Amino acid sequence: MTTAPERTDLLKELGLDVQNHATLGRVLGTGKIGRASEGSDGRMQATIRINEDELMWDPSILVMPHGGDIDLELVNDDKNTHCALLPSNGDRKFIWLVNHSRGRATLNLDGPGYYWYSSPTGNDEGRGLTGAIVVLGDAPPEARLDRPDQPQP
Ligand SMILES: [Cu+2]
Repeated sequence: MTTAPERTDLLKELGLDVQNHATLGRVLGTGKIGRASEGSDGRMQATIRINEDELMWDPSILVMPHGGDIDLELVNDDKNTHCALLPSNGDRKFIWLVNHSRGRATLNLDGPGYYWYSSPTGNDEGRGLTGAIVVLGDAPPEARLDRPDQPQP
């Protein structure tokens, strides 16, 4: 068993923090955690990058303080074309990211939970281009179950 700092060291030692070493790429859940920023109107914003030769999203886990609308800027600084298939309430959003390009996507994630996304082209997913958007907070009143108040942590 390893603790978090040991995990980082071990991933580096085994060559699992870069592509094309001991495995084809990054293992699921490897990478940085970032927080979305929030405007005074409650609208959120974040930038997610694909850095050159890393084949992962940076941050790979993006945290939203609560459900709502988020404007994402996606930047591809890699030497290959990638894309992003993103979750959004009622639909999904798809954006092509040719090398050294950037694009914008607006998502509505209205409930708390984990939302997974990836670059589904080629073998991008298998090599590490998978990420998560984590929405914190409570379910909106209209989505709550009709049951007695539950204990809160
Ligand atoms: Cu807020």
